[in-house]
Amino acid sequence: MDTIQPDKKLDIEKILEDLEHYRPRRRHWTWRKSSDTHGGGNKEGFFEYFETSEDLKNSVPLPAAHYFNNIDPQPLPSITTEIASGRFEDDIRRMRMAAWHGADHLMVIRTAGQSHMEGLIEGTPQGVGGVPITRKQVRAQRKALDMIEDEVGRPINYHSYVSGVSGPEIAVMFAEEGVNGVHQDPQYNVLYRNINMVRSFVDAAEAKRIISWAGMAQIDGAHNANATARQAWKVMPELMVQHGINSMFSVKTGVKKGNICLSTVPPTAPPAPALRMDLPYAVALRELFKGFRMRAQQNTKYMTSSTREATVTHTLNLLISELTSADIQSTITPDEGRNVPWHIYNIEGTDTAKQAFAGLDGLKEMVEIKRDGGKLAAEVRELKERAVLFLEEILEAGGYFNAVEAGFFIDSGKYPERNGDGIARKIDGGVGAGTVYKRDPDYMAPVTAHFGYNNTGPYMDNTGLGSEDEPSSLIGGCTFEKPEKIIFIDELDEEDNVHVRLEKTAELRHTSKIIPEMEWQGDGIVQTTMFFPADRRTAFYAAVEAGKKMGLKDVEVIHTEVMHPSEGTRVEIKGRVDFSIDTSTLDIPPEPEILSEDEIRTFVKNRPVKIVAGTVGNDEHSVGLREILDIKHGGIEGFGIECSYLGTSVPLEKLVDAAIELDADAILISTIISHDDIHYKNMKKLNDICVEKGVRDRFLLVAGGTQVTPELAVSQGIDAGFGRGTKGIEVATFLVKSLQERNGNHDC
Ligand code: Z97
Repeated sequence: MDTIQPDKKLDIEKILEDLEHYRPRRRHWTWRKSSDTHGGGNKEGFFEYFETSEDLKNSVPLPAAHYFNNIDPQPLPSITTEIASGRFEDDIRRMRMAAWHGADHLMVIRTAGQSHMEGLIEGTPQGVGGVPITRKQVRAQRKALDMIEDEVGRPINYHSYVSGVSGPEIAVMFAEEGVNGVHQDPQYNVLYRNINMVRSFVDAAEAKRIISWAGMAQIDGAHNANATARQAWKVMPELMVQHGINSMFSVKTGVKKGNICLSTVPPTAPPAPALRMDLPYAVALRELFKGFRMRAQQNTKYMTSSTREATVTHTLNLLISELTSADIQSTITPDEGRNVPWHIYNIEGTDTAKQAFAGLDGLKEMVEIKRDGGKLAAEVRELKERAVLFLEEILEAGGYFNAVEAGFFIDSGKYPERNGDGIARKIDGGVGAGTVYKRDPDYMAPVTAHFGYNNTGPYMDNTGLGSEDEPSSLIGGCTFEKPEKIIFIDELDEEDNVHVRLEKTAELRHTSKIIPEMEWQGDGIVQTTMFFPADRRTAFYAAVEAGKKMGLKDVEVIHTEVMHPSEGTRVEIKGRVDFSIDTSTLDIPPEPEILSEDEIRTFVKNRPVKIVAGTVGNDEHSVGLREILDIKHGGIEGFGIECSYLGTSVPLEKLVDAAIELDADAILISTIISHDDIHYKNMKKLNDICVEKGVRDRFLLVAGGTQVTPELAVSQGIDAGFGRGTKGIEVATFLVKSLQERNGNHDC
């Protein structure tokens, strides 16, 4: 297999080649390992961490890491990103980006409606809100992830959903294809997909048996109650009951406790006093479910289209995860409130988790949850009591199925309060009702990890869970042991498949053309932020019009936020462009080499550097120059360079005389005014004066200003020009490098 190279794009076409023979490396889930192997902390650059996992071989650190030797501390919990573009070939690129930022749990969302499909589907059709899960898509993604995990140097857990009327078939396919984690919870089918409850629980027994055999991690569906309930914080007792039902069912089918993950969501969001309500819930949950794992998902119920607000909600959720030691940290994309998640927001969610965990590292060593006495303790106890009472009432009602019929679940009251608005389902109703049959006495299925009575004599142990020596040995192994028995179906639909889609975008992969994209290759989507001095509604329509005038197609407002009811509104729009950029025609100057702060300081210490500076002509704009000089914002005096600032509107002669008198190394002039090219004329004049006075060789002549183009500046006879956005370190680099060169020349 060709390995991927960090500086090259993934070759999607190549990944699709010879898929028929691709075999996954493993099946099981992999937890992260602590890098603090002897309990004394883990050193990364200047800092010490106590809750980090092993570093990545290749990664993209957080933006500010460049101040700290580009360290990229990885948190202990697995980090999830949910991927849902609808085209699996584009998802693969997204997965690679996410893995480099620190996600090791890549969760592929299924297309809307797959729960109601009666069996496996094949090929690579496009989906809505996710991808239709098929063997080919799964295999191609697993193959890509096997390469990506080599690249980042960490196992990547691949995940999707085992639900709906074809749950067991999907579980088998996942075990065959090396999927490492799944959602499996029969209550999800019953409550949200109206699938018959008897069928769902029988299917779940089979699916869980396979999950257990394959060592996958299993996530339950309780978070859906949180997202569906009218007031999410009121369902806390019920959430614990749902966790209990699925977790114990899983244990009974043989799944290891350490692979059973409770899907927990801090139930409320600011401006509610979120931590005061959510922390007792998190504590109660962890205490009731000791030994199980916690998959902390972030609150999406109260999400709006403000990505800022979503990010703060998540960060507060992350504080709870840190305080209560989540095992898997899910990150939703902060744009979920307005888009099918975009590439960049998968990365933002992942980075938010990475940043928050690094920032919170070691918190539990310093603060303690006040467990005895006080408000938190009382609330923890009360929540547990409510949950236990709920369970008791289920028993009194005659069991789970009766309780569902009576509408116990997703009621908007906080138990034991009930509002009578729960989701009620009939025991003999729903999709797939009446499809469960008792096995015949001579029923036999010689397959591995099959649940229940299988009539395979010596191969069945007395728990009904199968035995070490699986019945499939009767046929020399089933597809789990003999993958060559898997029938790989490539494509069934001539139009709706990956090859047709890739054909349409081939030019964007094989030539120098690129198009901006957010969801899919070549979609042309761009986003623009604007402010209008108008009320919300006016600003909304003004923004659509502005988008059209900018040449965008399909303009949509994706966010408005009032700055003041009449003074103004912030509006974000998205739209499509219908051009491409040919990168071969771009004039991209070579990246300037910037010296490190330490290199500059060391040079200046050994060879003091002096400059004189001022704004010239009739220019009173001193702010830009001062930013280049002053220590406060990273100016050159911070590196030890001695600066003599002569003020504003300084005559050029005066600057040159001062430089002679002070025996300076350089003269820095600055002009913003560019009327009649006065800025370039001044540069030429500065050079001329130095030549006339016979001192041109003694000084480096540097000019800066918002309207300065470096090449034009140099053409006026000076040594360097710096335009808008220049930083002190760039000017200091120029000075030091030039002086180094001069020294070099002297030496020889
Ligand atoms: C998540 N953020 O936690 P369908 N089974 C369970 C589920 O929760 C789901 C499905 C199956 C969410 C995103 C919401 N959950 C997805 C327990 C979906 C999916 O094919 O959409 O019916 O099943 O993952």
